[in-house]
Amino acid sequence: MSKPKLISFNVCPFVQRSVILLEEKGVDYDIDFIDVYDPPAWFLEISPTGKVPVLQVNDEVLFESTVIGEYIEEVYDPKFHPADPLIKAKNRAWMEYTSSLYGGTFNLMMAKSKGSADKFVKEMRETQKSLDEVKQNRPWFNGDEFSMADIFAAPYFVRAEFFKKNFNIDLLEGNANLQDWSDRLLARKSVKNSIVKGFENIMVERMVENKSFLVTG
Ligand SMILES: N[C@@H](CCC(=O)N[C@@H](CS)C(=O)NCC(=O)O)C(=O)O
Repeated sequence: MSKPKLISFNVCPFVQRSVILLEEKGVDYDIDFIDVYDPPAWFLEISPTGKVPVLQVNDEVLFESTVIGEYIEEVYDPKFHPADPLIKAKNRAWMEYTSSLYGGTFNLMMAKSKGSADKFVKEMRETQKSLDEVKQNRPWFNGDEFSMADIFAAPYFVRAEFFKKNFNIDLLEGNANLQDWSDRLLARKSVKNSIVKGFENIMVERMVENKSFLVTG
């Protein structure tokens, strides 16, 4: 089997899920960065959705971060999913659930007014509530064992930290369980390695280009 190649966009949370998983498993992989909002022709030829992540394996092309994650999980050790099929299915449901939070972080980045920024913060806090109720105050999503569900949520906490540090918006305010989860995730080498160089500047530049309320005031 040849080295898998991940097609990435530098600040995409969905790609970041794949990167963290590859890093956790110590997989030897290549990564190619594109501007997904001005994609090269070769990318549009191989990608059915025009979205990243895409994983190229031999002559095959995989898309959708959840599917890419499941493939990596099946093929490479160590395994991160819980073995019990019911718990595993429950984890997959919550992995899907965290996807909606990424839409929220993007909306907040690009919000054009205080009113809409406040609305997106409120919506994310609502979404977080159910996640918090399931995760509870245990070290990881499934208790003591680090798993895929933790990996798939990690990019959200990277973005929550970005808003807190740069714009004084604390999405996790008053939520000790989620803050603890965030601290554990952000301290992990795989998560640190998944954050591209200059991440915060790139995010802010995108916000400036889009005349985001958070940067224009
Ligand atoms: N459901 C997809 C979402 C991927 C996604 O939305 N990626 C964004 C970048 S973060 C993208 O490629 N956007 C380009 C577009 O929508 O044209 C997944 O989980 O992989």
